[in-house]
Amino acid sequence: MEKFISFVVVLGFAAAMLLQCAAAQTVHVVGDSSGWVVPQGGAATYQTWAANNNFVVGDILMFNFVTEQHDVVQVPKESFDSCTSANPIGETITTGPTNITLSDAGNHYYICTIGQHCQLGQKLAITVSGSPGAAAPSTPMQPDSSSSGVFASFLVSLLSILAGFLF
Ligand SMILES: *[C@@H]1O[C@H](CO)[C@@H](O)[C@H](O)[C@H]1NC(C)=O
Ligand SMILES: [Cu+2]
Repeated sequence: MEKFISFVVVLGFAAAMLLQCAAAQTVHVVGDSSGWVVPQGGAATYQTWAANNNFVVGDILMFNFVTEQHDVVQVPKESFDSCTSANPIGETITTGPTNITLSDAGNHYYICTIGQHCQLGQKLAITVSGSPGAAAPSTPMQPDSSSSGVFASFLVSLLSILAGFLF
């Protein structure tokens, strides 16, 4: 009976670790329920939202907007500050809602290019931190499936060892 209880405890622990692993990729809905709009409170709105979120490589930014009312493009800091779409980083995304995976660490800047939306505060600056599991910033990011696969095989070996030990 005691052995059975230990085994259940180990299983529960393993399940908790797997769940934590699955939850590692956070989806951040930009602006929460307001979405990606011209904010009522001006640029401070998305600054506050960003300050309340912790962005890690591999996380997803979900820009929730209606197609043709807004768009989103990543730009360098200079373009962000002056609200121009000069030197865009990648394509302008015109179909909403859209998910952007944060694939590299550092500062990321996003604006809406429609009308005066950026000037009116529809702009977002975030700082993405490296994944806690990454060996070095220069190491190419491993696909999620492979890292969780390694983790899963680790758990399976751990459980086999324990099962052999207990029974
Ligand atoms: C964005 O990600 C969320 C959460 O994973 C998902 O429910 C939604 O379908 C995705 N949307 C698009 C456009 O891929
Ligand atoms: Cu807009």
